[in-house]
Amino acid sequence: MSTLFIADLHLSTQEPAITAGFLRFLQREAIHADALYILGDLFEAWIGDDDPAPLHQEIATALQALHQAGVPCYFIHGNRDFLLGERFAKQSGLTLLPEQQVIELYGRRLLIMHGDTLCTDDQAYQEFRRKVHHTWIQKLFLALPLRWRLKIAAKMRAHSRQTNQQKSVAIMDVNPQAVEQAISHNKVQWLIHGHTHRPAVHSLVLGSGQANRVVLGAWHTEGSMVKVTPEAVELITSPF
Ligand code: LP5
Ligand code: MN
Repeated sequence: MSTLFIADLHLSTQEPAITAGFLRFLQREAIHADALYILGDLFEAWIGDDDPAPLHQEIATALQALHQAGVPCYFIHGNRDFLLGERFAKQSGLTLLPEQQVIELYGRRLLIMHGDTLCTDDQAYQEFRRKVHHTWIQKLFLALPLRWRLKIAAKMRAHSRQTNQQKSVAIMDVNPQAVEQAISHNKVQWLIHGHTHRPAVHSLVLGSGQANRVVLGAWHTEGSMVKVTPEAVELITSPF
């Protein structure tokens, strides 16, 4: 019995090794799991479900095969793929979850999320996030021709890369109070998230008691997953 969590694969046509690693992970690991949770940034950038990129079809087919094999697969949006919608979800057999979700697994209560909402010290990002999460801004963006959307996404990525170089490491990490608030508000002992690309298991002593924050790693040169079983919660890396 096991449930798997992954995040931050940043799949793109430019990184075929990561795609191959993910496809192998689905066939060799996820297929034996009770469920798979993808905690955001599965894709490098998502500009609409109508994007005909062959990579998207390939991933949809692989996820649908997992679904057909009886492994439920859940998806929480990341800051790169927050526009991934019902059309792609249906095609892939994915169940879309809200930005935070509490789940009960083998007697443990866990809170799962992408992790960007915990980075409250990064005010420029939080302001940007508020804007791009407005329904009307998203509708407007999605109504633009595909090639315009591609250009805007590329500009945003370039801008993000540039501003990230000027931000301190601390600003781009989670805020401890935001973590404590999320854990105590949801009455959980486990928080699993990605986004910061700083894989670790943090043991926390909070006002409400002991808790653990498990941070998934990004998929650059190897895979990263959290495996929850009745016995343990493990952060595991595996070669592609
Ligand atoms: O993604 P990453 O790891 O580089 O950095 C993130 C934060 N950046 C982002 C931006 C994304 O990378 C852009 C993705 C585009 C995807 C699809 C396009 C859909 C558009 C939909 C419109 C409705 O999330 C970064 C954080 C970092 O994580 C760590 O937490 O710091 O935050 C930023 O870079 C935000 C900037 O600090 C502020 C941005 C100001 C606005 C920029 C607009 C420029 C675009 C102009 C286009 C016309
Ligand atoms: Mn992210």
